[in-house]
Amino acid sequence: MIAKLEGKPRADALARLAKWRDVSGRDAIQRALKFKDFNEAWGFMARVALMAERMDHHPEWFNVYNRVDITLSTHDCGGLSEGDVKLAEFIDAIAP
Ligand code: HBI
Repeated sequence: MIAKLEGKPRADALARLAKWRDVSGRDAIQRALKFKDFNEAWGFMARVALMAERMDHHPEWFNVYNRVDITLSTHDCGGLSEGDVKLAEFIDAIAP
C-alpha cells in the first residue's frame, strides 16, 4: 500500500514545488504549462509519459495546442504521495 504524504515531509516537499498549486476539493497538485507550439507540448508529454511508465505513476492531464495542464495525485492512497513529488520534480526539471 502506498503511503499518503503527510506532516512535515509533505510540507517540505510542497515548499520545494513552488510552481504547483493545491487543487480545491481534493488532495492533489496542479501546474499549468505553456509551450511554443503543439510540437513542443507533445514532445514534453512524450518525455513525461516515458517517465510515468518507468515509475508506474501517471499524470492526469489536459492538452490543447501549446497548453498542458497537469494534475498529480495518487489514486492508490486517495491523496498525495512521494510518487507525485518525484514526478512533479521531473516535470519541473524538463519544463521550459
Ligand atoms: N498513477 N497517479 C497514479 N496513481 C496511482 O495510484 C497509480 C498510478 N499509476 C499506476 C498505478 N497506480 C498502479 O499501481 C495500479 O493502480 C494500476
